[in-house]
Amino acid sequence: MIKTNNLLISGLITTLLTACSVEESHQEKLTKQKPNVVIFYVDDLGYGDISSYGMKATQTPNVDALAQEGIRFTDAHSSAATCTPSRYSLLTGQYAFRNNAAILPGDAPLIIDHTKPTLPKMFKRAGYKTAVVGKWHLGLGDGFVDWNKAVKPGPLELGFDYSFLMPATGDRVPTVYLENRHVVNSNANDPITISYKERIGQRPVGTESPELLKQKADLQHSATIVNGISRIGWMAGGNKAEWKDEDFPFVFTDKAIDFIQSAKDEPFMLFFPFHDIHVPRVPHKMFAGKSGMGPRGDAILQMDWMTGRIVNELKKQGVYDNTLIIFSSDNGPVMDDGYADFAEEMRGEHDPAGGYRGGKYSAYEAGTRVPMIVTYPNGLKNKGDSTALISHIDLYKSLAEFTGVELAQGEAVDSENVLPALLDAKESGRNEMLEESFTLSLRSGNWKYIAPFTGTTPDWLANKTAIENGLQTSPQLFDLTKDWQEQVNVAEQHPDMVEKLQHRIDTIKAMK
Ligand code: NG6
Ligand code: CA
Repeated sequence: MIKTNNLLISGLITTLLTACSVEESHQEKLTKQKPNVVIFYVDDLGYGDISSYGMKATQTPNVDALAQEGIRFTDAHSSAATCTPSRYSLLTGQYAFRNNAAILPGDAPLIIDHTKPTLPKMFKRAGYKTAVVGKWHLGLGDGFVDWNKAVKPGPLELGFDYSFLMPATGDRVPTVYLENRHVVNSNANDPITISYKERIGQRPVGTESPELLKQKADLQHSATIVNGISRIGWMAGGNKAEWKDEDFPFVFTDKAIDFIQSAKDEPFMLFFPFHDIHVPRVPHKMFAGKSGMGPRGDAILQMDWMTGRIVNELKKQGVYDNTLIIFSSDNGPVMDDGYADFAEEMRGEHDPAGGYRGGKYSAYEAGTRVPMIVTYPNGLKNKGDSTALISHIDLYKSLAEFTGVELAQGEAVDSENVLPALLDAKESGRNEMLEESFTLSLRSGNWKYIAPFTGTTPDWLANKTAIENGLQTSPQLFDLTKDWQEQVNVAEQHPDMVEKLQHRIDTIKAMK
């Protein structure tokens, strides 16, 4: 009897030990394999919109926890002051002006050349599994998309193994999800068509049926109504495929979590571009009314919760320590962007730009200066605040270095390798940096130069004054060490500097 028990016990111990060592070797394998990369890319989040960046009105505990565990950058920039150009540069390592990449309508063709190198293809060269989950806004197809068939080229052709998208923006049709190449819940008997030229379909429109609206909208956003929100553009068909804005926080994080679970045993790269806190801001009831600042503040809370949910999954899967997380935003803040959600009226003392001048669309600093946090428990040298000057366009070359990929001649020409600064709060970044808006600006040392504006802005922007957006016909120069809020234009006092910086911009523009 005793013997049997001993045998049983020793058998049990062996089983436990084997289980432990299997468990150990699995964990060891996860630690030894190339680090994962997760890019959280919030939409329209301003420099001051996070409590660890000074927001007092409400709290963002999940993002703050990342700042606590990593590097909090104070001079990091999206490469442009609007969404499409910023995303274009992030995924190609090239300035958007080289390809005239501007804000796109929802029926625009894919603006990234899928025969050329891209950030996700670079990750694939390094052996990574890649995914994009969230807002796309880089165009899809070749200009003649049939939303009832396979939609391509798109993210899969650009090097993502998996994609789950809001095709354009929350305020543009089509208001459906696209998983890989297909609209989710599409129905051949109720085919989807969209138009940005004329009214199509049976759905009511905002201009005629304001009583159906959850939020009033400007004329541009007053076409097809879906889920009580009027959008830019018209959509017919696809009743079963319509999204419900309030579901976004669950739908997108669930898909990201599924991807993490499926990819956790190999190195993976997840690009997670949020819809929040872009308009229309229609947060889930878990967040609605919780910030005290109206839907814009509530959308910040929702975004923070989504971030936490994904970070928790990384922890749950045992991969958090070996994951480089980059958290940032695609451009600066905007209050009224077409819907009456009372962002301005309800913000109280909150300053979404954190004191910097301007915001989304603007050539001034708040157009591109955004929160940026990097965590990587296994690999950061020094945590804390970093003043390194960094542009998101630099992620391409820096992450190539990080994953050990050699880039081809001419690949990501405008990107600089700032990896040392991404991994060490004490390292410096760029010496000079271009900022794109409706004009070009250059940061160089303590100087910020804004080139004279010669083009045109879209009609709808004309009512926001050109001055407000930094668009002037004469050059502007600011000494940021003395005047970080860009109040005193010293261009006339420093003609040599103006000439030198304009020359630099011309040289960058001429580069191929
Ligand atoms: C503008 C929209 C604005 C927003 C922006 C894109 C109007 C009047 N304004 O055209 O609401 O959608 O495009 O924002 O239509 S971004 O963050 O995706 O660049
Ligand atoms: Ca944006």
